[in-house]
Amino acid sequence: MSGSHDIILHHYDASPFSNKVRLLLGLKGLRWKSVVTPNMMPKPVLIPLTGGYRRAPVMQIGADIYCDSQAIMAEIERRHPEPKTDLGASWPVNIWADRIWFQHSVAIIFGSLGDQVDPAFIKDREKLSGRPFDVKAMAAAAEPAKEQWRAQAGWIESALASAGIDYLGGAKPGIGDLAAHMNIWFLASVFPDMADELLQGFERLHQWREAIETIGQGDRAEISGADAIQVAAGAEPADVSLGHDEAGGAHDLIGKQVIVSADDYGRDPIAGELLAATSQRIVIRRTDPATGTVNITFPQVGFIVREAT
Ligand SMILES: N[C@@H](CCC(=O)N[C@@H](CS)C(=O)NCC(=O)O)C(=O)O
Repeated sequence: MSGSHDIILHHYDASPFSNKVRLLLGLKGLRWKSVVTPNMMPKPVLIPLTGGYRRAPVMQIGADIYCDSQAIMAEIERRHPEPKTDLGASWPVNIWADRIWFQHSVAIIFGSLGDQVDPAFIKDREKLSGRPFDVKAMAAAAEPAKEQWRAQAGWIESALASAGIDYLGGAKPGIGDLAAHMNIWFLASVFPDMADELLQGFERLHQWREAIETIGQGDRAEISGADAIQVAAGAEPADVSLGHDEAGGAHDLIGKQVIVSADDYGRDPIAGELLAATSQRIVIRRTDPATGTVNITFPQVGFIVREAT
């Protein structure tokens, strides 16, 4: 039974999207297993599990694989509903922080690092995005990006102030808070003084940030990638029809071979049979010699499904 398996997070410490998920595991007080993945290709443990999805983080529970922090957090919330963290506008905040604000974080960080960025990393990220990873252009864009970055941090301050609340969803921390915090954590992890400077004068945000940074990451224990593969190989994926998906979405493709890919960067095609497509999630099934049959879940927002030709 998949339900009896531990949460395994495939991630790396410096990854901001992974840190967001680690904080949610902390907020829920969960015990979990950690497999540290490389921060660039090749990723020989991850790829057989995901069928080609390479980004971090990925969550594995037995033979059920969850790609993208959005799908991961939704599944953690579904399996562990207490304390409730899907509060208020958590999901739209998550997408804004992942996409718009994050791009400004990237421009500031890599623009400021300039020549210190490892050429192998630059090559890897060019493959990931399909565009030049131009640190010179980023360096030129870093100053204006700082203004935009601070303006978006200001939205957190004003949201807390105008509603008189401690967290974006009200009195308790939720997914929206962890999502928005990701950009502050990312910038502060590389340039702490710059983060402090750009957050100057945001008193409520400072209290909010401090509270989030006391959450911790739950009870983490390291395992090897080989062990994680063995877990998948020895498990059966959860029954989607009994488990976690109602009807909805791309009915005409259910049961067909499809290709799923991200719609932003890291668009590697992932092939499998479409098991479910609801308004929020896409689930495919695929078989790999190393892992056996696994179900892979993606969020609907941010991913495209098309029939395999
Ligand atoms: N939308 C994805 C974005 C994930 C993402 O971009 N992760 C970065 C690391 S923080 C990544 O995978 N970069 C390429 C790599 O590490 O190989 C999510 O929410 O999980």
